[in-house]
Amino acid sequence: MKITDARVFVGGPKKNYVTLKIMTDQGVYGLGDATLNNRETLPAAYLRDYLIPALIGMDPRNSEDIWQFLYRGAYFRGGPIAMAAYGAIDMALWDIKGKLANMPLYQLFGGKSREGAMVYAHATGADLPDLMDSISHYVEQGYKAVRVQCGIPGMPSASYAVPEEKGEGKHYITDFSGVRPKVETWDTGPYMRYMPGALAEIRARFGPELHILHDVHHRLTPREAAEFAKAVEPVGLYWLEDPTPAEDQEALKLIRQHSTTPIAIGEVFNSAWQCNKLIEQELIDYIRVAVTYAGGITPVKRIVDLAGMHHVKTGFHGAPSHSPLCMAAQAHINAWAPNFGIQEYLVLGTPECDALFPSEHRMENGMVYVSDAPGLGVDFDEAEAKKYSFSPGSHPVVRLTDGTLWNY
Ligand code: GCO
Ligand code: MG
Repeated sequence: MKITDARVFVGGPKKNYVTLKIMTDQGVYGLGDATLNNRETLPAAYLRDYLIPALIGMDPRNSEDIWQFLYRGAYFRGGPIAMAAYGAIDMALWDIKGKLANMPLYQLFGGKSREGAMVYAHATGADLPDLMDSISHYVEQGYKAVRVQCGIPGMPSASYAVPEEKGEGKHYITDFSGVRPKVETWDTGPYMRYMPGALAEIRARFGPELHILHDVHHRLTPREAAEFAKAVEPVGLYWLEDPTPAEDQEALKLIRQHSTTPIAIGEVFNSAWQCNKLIEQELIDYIRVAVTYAGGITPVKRIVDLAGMHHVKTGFHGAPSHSPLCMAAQAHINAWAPNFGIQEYLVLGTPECDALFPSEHRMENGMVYVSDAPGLGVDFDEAEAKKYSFSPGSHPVVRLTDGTLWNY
């Protein structure tokens, strides 16, 4: 069996999805996602100019050998652009494997460990009452877990993932238009003084059952993160996400020494080598990698298994930038993984997105139910794809009140 051709498409409804389609001499094709948020044309170019020409003629069933060929063969290993491109190829090869076996991928991993996989939504508010409304909106829809972000009194501009105006909360989508980043201002003092009390009020209002998650989005220093994690302990958060950047991984020990608040990290990781220390030293409770960014199903399954040996559960990244193909790959791992925790899941632009990526994966009452179709269980409508083209965007940048550049 041979790979005969592969094509890359960039575009989607309000997103620049990078979709890879790998064709074979047996008529079976595979689909994969290489969407690197706000840098989409780069993995697309890597695929078109370097990787696809090398894939032609290879046996698509040898997904492990092809992964090693891509990763080791590059000489310069890893990096977000390359790993997203490898991720798309690996996903497409697993899709082909599933279609050849006539089985959904979760069966190839070891079958189902659960029927539905719990997901969390994003509740946001310009202020606390606005956030409370946004949380109620999701609770009424049956969500069991909600990530909560709200405006901070005294903060010079809206902080991470918070709408500027009241009432926009539940519809909040970051506007990433143009390559010149918007500038946000961050002030740690007001955040540290306000947010623990706000989280306590949310707990009091919604009771003990709701899983409450909060994303610090890398804004604190390790010492501040330890203080914050300790302060919010009585709230009983499901997790505290990215409390501090995880480049200096030793520094995370400080959080552990001071608090038992569960910690979730990994959405910006693109290699198992960024995960292994945090997992082996049990410095985190949830590993946040995404199948696209971390190089595909092949390496992510290894990360999940290592995590399982150290009481670390999965909490895969599922921001709106991940295409339904990445979300499907994660849905199959989530159905199988004995150490599944939760899945971030945002339903955005659904009718257009469903037309572009038809599938039978479904979400009901805050749970995702994986499709039983062979492979990833998602198709790609090339005629629909013609409606979309690439439009460049950028993440905001963050400055402190004195102008110092800080972590977005
Ligand atoms: C999350 C993330 C995202 C990121 C985005 C960047 O927890 O979902 O923090 O919102 O900001 O994925 O590309
Ligand atoms: Mg996050």
